[in-house]
Amino acid sequence: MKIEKIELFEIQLPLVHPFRTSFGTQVKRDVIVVKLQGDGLIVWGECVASAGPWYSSETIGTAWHVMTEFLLPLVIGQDISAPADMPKLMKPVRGHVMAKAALENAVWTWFAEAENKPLSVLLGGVRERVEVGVSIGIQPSIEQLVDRVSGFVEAGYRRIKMKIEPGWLIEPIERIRTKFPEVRLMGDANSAFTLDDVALLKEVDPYGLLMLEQPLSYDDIADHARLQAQIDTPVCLDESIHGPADAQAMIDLKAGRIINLKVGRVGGFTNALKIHDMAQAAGIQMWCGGMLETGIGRAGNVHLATLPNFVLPGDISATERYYARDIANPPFVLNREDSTMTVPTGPGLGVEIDTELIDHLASRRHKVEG
Ligand code: OSB
Ligand code: MG
Repeated sequence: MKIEKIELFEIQLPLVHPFRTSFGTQVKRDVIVVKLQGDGLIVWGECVASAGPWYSSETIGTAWHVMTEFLLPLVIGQDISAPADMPKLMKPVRGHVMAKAALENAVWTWFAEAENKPLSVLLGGVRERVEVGVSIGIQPSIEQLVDRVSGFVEAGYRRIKMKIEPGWLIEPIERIRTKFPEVRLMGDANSAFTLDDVALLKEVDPYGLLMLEQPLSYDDIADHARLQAQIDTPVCLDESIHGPADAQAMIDLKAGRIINLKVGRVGGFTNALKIHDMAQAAGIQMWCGGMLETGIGRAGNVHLATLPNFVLPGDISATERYYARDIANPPFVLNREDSTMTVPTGPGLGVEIDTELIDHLASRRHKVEG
């Protein structure tokens, strides 16, 4: 495939509910959408970088800069024989994994469409439905948290992730655990704790949580190993895993038992597959994380979660929980009976892109041809 044309669009979509984590409150999703053209096909990708450098050091601004100035010149006009050529072409650029993933993933979709296969099949997936859960932000009160969880449990979600931080830990966990004993419950700290909090985090053990996600620093692996050695709750790493080398360090140091795999955070599907296989061989469970994606990224996540070692429910919730109107259709819906999402069966992502809406929402555009 020759990459003939790439267009970037920056758009903003309002969130249905504000999303509060230990690093702040988000009311809208700023997102860069990639349109890639070649050999008579047009495919789309999404960059999962956020507006600010809170979850990761990458932002919409850095991704735009690195893509327009450095990555697009490396890939435009290139003849690609397999998706794994993309990371090789982009190797001169260090870091900027989310910017790279947006481009590489569009190329994966291109190959899937060219072979008339769903992306899941090209990736090596084995499922027609993927188990999903919901990630609930920190609420103004425990009562509001109970209300939110009730709503999602009634909607059919059987795995609930609560965002946690110092001061929003034992009480809310205890309330939810007691009121919804059948729910698979977990906490995500987004790095809000330190090793000084071991005693506090040990207090979580009796509640039998599915896991404690990223309790310590975003770039740490060694302290997570020290923590895991002292608590029973399985530690899951999110922010700390930027690629296969981090996954190897986690395995070697026993820094946790579970990986939250986000394809954007590890630089694209090629690295995601490598980490998948490494984790599987090491007995590390995994699940597919989310970044409040639009329907483009969400579709990619659903396809990725069909791989065999995605044995835990992903942060892939129904579209209506994020956006009143999405840029891809049809919206993803929850299968109530088994808390799953059905994997699209059409070629590529298997969703219809609303190009008019993207055009209408675009606040910034860039185009290269080669
Ligand atoms: O830490 O998993 C996270 C959203 C944005 C950034 C980081 C995280 C999240 C979520 C939401 O938890 C997952 C989703 O529903 O997309
Ligand atoms: Mg997380």
